[in-house]
Amino acid sequence: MTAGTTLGPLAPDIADLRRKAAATLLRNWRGSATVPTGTLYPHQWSWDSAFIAIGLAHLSPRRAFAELTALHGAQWRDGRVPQIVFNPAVPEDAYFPGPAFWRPLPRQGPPAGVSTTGLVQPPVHAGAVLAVADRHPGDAADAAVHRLYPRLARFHDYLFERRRVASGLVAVVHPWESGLDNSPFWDEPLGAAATALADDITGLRRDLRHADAGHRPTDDDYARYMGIVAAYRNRGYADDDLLSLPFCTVDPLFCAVLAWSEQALAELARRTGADPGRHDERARELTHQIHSRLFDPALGCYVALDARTGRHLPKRTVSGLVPLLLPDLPARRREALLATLTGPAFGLGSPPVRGVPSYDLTASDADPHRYWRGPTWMNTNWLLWTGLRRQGETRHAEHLASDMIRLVADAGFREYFDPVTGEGLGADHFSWTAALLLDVLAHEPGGQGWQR
Ligand code: 9WN
Repeated sequence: MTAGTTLGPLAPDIADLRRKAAATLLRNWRGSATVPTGTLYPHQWSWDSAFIAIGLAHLSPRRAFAELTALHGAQWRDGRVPQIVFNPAVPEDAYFPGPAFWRPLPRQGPPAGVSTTGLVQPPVHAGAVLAVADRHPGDAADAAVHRLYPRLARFHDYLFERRRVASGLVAVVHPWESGLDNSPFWDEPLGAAATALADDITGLRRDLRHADAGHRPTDDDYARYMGIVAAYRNRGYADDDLLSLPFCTVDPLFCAVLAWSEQALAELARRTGADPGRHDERARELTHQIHSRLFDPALGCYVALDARTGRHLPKRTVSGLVPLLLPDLPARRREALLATLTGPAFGLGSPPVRGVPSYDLTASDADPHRYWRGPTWMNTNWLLWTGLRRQGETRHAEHLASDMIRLVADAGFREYFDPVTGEGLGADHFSWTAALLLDVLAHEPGGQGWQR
């Protein structure tokens, strides 16, 4: 079976792809949750689990809800849903920085005996819960929504109450929180931050045992990551006076995903009989702030903001296209974003470019192999694909879906891909690549027949 006309005459074997995607998710299941990939990331990651649940919905809704329930079992008393939930069965030194680095966890931290980091990641979760529930309406979904809604709402309360910066936007306090760790957005604020552990950083890093150093952040990046996170840990992960932290930025992807998920939360509230009003209001207000404070007309996309200096960070990164997810996008704004997406910077629909790269292809410092500084990633492509469909841009959405399917068909379930050659990069057997491919396949004309 093929995936329909958009894939052309040499269409991949969709049945085989779907089987392999399912096998990847099965391989990475650890009893109560899924690891992003067994070697490089042997614990549970927050936004990975949300994407994974979206894919698991096509295999087992029970497991999809279990994934998100497990994650929220580690929710902090202050509401934050941690970036990483450490698996106690995995040795301390399997991942750096491991559980010991993050201690002591404060009183407002996770339930007793649960080990986590003190950071968050983009809040894709409410959107994911709604997607899973909509795919499998019924008593089990209703029960899961009732169980998860209060948790999701507390996480959003934390973000809106504790991470708001003066402008009303919501800030991240570490590049890891953005999910796009070494994005060119962070070069300036990261460059201003102090380094830590610079002497022995290579020896401490575990990622280099599993991935090519040329595909990962540099040692200098890591030394600064450690400096920033140590400062946050040393003040007990307190969010008072955010601007006194060494890193405090506003990221368009993080904020757009939050606004999108806040809308989903309003719908989940309706389904549980709770008042959706505050969610609708917060989604509207944040959407307004993103549109009015983060768009750069000269670049034709949204940009990040350094909350400490008040300076915009004027780069074209994939994060700046993700506000396509938002409703009420004025027509001229949508046209500007589409022009950027399909123009030379991101090349959607212009072979040989495949998918949407993480960074402007025409930038002098773009690197097609290095992590979030050029390669194409499935999760950001899924967010754009979802946004394009929401905007009614069916043709662009179909083209993007075909690219995503082809990348995986040609290179396997890799963590990321060279945006021009399609070469597979980073880790193999990568969970969100498998999960989001399943979702794309289920929506494509040729994929529909597959949903048996
Ligand atoms: C730090 C797990 C995570 C993703 C992130 C991605 C990468 C971790 C790392 O892997 O980050 O969180 O060690 O490099 O940048 O988006 O959630 O897949």
